[in-house]
Amino acid sequence: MKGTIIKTVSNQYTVLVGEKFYLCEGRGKLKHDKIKPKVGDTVQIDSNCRIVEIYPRKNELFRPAIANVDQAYIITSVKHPNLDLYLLDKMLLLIQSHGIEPIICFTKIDLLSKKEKTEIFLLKAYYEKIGYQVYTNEEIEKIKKTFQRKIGVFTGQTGAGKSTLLNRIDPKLRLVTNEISFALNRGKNTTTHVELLNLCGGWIADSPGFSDIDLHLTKEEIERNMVEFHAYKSDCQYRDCTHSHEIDCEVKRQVEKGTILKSRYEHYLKFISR
Ligand SMILES: Nc1nc2c(ncn2[C@@H]2O[C@H](COP(=O)(O)OP(=O)(O)OP(=O)(O)O)[C@@H](O)[C@H]2O)c(=O)[nH]1
Ligand SMILES: [Mg+2]
Ligand SMILES: [Zn+2]
Repeated sequence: MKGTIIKTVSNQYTVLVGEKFYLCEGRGKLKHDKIKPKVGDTVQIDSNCRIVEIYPRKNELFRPAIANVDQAYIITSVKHPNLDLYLLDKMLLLIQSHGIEPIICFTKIDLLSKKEKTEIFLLKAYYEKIGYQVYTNEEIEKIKKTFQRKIGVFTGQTGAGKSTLLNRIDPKLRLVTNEISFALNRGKNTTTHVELLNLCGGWIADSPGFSDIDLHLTKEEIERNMVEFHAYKSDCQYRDCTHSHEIDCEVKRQVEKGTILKSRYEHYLKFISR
């Protein structure tokens, strides 16, 4: 039978075949194969509920471990944990480079002062201007609409509010969220597994948070994924301009003019110099 893995907990996989769920073991026949099944995988299972084949993946992420998703929601808290634009920009690059559409969601807007809120809305407008979908946790209805007919994953820092936001979208979910470890500021993971949930006409996965993530991209890939550079780089003096040490660089001019957000440019320099 052919189905989709919707949940993994250690070595047990929940596979959805039509409308039935099967609790399956890892791989029988192909046990020694190096590929580990992931949530989102299309798999073949045998009559003993063993996964015997994993079909080729359209795309995959490593953290969280998930395959075949259309979009990844970068859940970014504006406070507790504090807004981390470096991590946000890094995740945008990573997700895009895997051929997945990133969607930004700012959470904990309620913890901001009026002035801080204005700053967040300016940032939101910038990311929108360069082509991203950006929502705040106050825009539940808009977020719901993005789920339709899509497979997605909520990802982001530990304690950013991924599970809380999913619970707000559908209170019936009752996902565990952590008050205690958060109050003690321990940065402990509350969500410990990846699971696809059938929500608002789509499938959305909650996933465990992290504090940081590796950017395993080449300098060229990093440059190519800085979407707002595209409009200007043909005006750089050198065709292979890296927009760093070069003198006659249009991207740098746009940073000075304020058309390109300074923090984005600074993060770019950090990414390519690692
Ligand atoms: N004030 C405020 N608190 C929030 C909001 N969203 C989440 N929180 C709190 O932040 C803490 C962490 O929320 P979770 O939803 O467990 O965070 P998570 O991203 O799922 O964390 P992990 O599963 O560990 O990765 C909890 O104490 C929530 O109550 C929000 O919009 N406003
Ligand atoms: Mg969680
Ligand atoms: Zn340049």
